[in-house]
Amino acid sequence: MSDTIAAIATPTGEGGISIIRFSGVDSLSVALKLFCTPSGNSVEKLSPHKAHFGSIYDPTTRKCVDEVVLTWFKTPKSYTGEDAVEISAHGGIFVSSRILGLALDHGARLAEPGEFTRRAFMNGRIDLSQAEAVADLISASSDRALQASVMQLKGRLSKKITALYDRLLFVLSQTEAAIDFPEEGLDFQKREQSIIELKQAREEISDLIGTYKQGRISREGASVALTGKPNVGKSSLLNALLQEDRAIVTPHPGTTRDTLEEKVRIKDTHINIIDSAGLRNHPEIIEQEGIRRTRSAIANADLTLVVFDRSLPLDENDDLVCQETHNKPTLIVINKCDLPEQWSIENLKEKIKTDTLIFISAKERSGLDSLIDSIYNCVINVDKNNDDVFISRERHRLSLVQASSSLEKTLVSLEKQLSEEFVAIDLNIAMNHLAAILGKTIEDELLDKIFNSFCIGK
Ligand SMILES: Nc1nc2c(ncn2[C@@H]2O[C@H](COP(=O)(O)OP(=O)(O)O)[C@@H](O)[C@H]2O)c(=O)[nH]1
Ligand SMILES: [Mg+2]
Repeated sequence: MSDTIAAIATPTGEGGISIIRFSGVDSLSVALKLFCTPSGNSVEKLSPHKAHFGSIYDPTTRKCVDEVVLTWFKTPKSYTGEDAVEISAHGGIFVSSRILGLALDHGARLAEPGEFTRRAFMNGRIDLSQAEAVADLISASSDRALQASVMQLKGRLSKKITALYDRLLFVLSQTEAAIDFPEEGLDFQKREQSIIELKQAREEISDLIGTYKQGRISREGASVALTGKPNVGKSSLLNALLQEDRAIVTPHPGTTRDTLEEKVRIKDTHINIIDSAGLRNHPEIIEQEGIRRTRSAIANADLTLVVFDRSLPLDENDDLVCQETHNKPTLIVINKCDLPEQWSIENLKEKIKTDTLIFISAKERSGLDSLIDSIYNCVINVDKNNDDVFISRERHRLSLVQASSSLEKTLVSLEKQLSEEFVAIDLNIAMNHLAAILGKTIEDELLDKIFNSFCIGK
């Protein structure tokens, strides 16, 4: 039986309400040492799943600490599946800490980050992919991210993975029957049927793996790198997109040394936009490191905005920028269109293959709407419905890739008429990888890693 944990579940700060949350077998008895209804505090008078008005007293001094509302969630109908209590107190930092302190003095232990959700998982209230969705929901910063996490929390991914698992289980049961009755073996028809089943499963797994990029972009936002030679207006463009003066802008080339990453919300998604030193030939020593970081930002980005300055002649540094971005997903941005133009578009088209050029003035903040539309269309697959089941975590992608490779081996064994034992071994491995997504077969170390990323009180 697990001990009773307590934590403040609302963010630290002053607000309307603070919630102090308990979970574990002694939740109610700990709370009742502190709580008193206007008509006395006997347990029988408190019904579960109802809000009760009362006061919190310090049992030692008998002094009232706050007027609160207490809700008792009786096992198994609680977030964690255990007996749980939530005390809604006035939202002051000191008062909520006082109530938590009293709970800790009277039998509760301070919860670890994510421990409430970990208990919900351990008690079978939710599977691991749903627990991860809780963390995603809390950190969602766009409609797309929110939608993605809600779907996962509601079990859309779990259902899909369970269906795949059951499909493999069916084939495994036939294979094991053949192992148990070797004289019969897997007859031709059953082998053929197993091959069809497994090929379909492999197809579905591969489709699911294919949803990862869009899923990741929904959850984390796409990463968009800014590049161009120094002084073309990259930092000015970042500031224009953020609508604030975040990056330092000066007329001196080489002002930006380090990379700078900021979140910008566009439509129903957000992007992580990375400003950097940019690229140029013959940099001095500090700039060399900045350029190395620019290259790595371009390599990892979902999209690179390649910026050119319309007000100065194109030069060898622009050539370098074109060379280094030519096989990457890019959008070409022509900046400083408020100034007289110094080169014709044909000059640029000789250097870079593109039909879409976006003309802006970062200084005057013009042309940004069409830039934003273009960025959105490049990073979001508008044809893909956000309602479809998709994966958004690398952990899920890896498990599916491993499941798929074991399935491949199973198919080879079946097709080569190898013994049923070989089929069963690889099929089992494939099933374990699928089960890991739901947290059925997973090591404690990995669970620690997942739940440690939660906040305390969740
Ligand atoms: N006229 C004009 N000047 C700009 C524009 N964008 C940037 N600048 C100026 O160009 C210089 C370099 O800008 P900055 O953003 O630091 O360029 P970066 O080196 O590419 O980051 C600064 O003096 C900016 O004020 C623009 O659209 N129009
Ligand atoms: Mg800059």
